[in-house]
Amino acid sequence: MKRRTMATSLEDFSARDIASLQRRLFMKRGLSLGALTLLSGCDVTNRDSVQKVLNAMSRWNDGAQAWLFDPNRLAPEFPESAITRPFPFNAYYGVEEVRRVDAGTWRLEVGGLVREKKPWTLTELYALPQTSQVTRHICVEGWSAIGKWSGVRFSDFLQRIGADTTAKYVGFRCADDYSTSIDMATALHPQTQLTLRFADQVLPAEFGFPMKLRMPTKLGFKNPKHVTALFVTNDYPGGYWEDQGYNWYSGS
Ligand SMILES: Nc1nc2c(c(=O)[nH]1)N[C@H]1C(S)=C(S)[C@@H](COP(=O)(O)O)O[C@H]1N2
Ligand SMILES: [Mo]
Repeated sequence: MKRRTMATSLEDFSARDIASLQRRLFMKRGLSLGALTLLSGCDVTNRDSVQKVLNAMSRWNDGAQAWLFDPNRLAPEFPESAITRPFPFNAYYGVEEVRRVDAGTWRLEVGGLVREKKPWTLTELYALPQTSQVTRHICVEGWSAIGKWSGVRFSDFLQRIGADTTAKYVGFRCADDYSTSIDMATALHPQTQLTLRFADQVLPAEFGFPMKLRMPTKLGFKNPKHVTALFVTNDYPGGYWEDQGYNWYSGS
C-alpha cells in the first residue's frame, strides 16, 4: 500500500494552532497571547517561540485547548447552496485504494467503559433517529470544503450504549487500519455525529462507508472514516497521525 505523509509541515500546523489558540483565548477568556505569556511564563508572542512552546509542551497545548473548548458553542452551519462540489477525497492512500466494506458483515464494535457491548449492524444504526448538518471540513493540508452529513447524534448513541461519559477519551479503529481518538467533551458536543449519509445518499466508499464520525469542531484527520470499533477509555489512545507528532487535540 502506498503510504504518504501529510503535505503540511508540523511547523505550519503549529502556526495554525496558534492562530486558533489566539482566537479562542480572546473569544472565550478575553486574553491575548501576551497575557498567556505572563500566565505561562513562556514567551509565546513570536512564531519561533510559539513553535518551541507548542512542540515541547504538546500535552500542555492539549490541556489549554480543552480548557478553551466551549461545549455549547456551535461550529458554523451553511445553506445547502454553499456545499462544495465536487467534495475532496483524502486519506493516507490514494482514492484508487479506497476500502470496500461489506455492508452485510460489517459490525460496529463498542467496547471499554460502556454498559452495552453488543455490536451494531448497519440496519440497526439506520433505524436510530437521524439529524443533518451542513458544515465546513478543514484539513491540515490546507484545504477546506463544505459538505452535508447525516446520522445519529453521537451523544445520543453514547447514552444508548451506556457509556461512562466521565471517562476521558473515545477511541476509534477503522477498516483501513486508521485510528484516532477524541476528548469526551467533543464526543458529547451537539454537532458530533455518527455519520451514515453524505449529500443525502448512503455514505459513499470514498467518504467512509459504512460509517464515519463527523465533528465540525475538529480538523479533518480527527474525523475517522470506515469506523469498525469505538471504545471509551481513560488511557490515552493516540492515533495514526497523532502518533507521528500531529497535535492530538486539533480543534478547528
Ligand atoms: N479511516 C480513515 N479516516 C480518515 C483518513 C484516513 O486516511 N482513513 N484521513 C483523514 C483526513 S486527513 C481527512 S482530511 C479526512 C478526509 O475526508 P473526506 O475524504 O471525506 O474528505 O478523513 C480523515 N479520516
Ligand atoms: Mo486531513
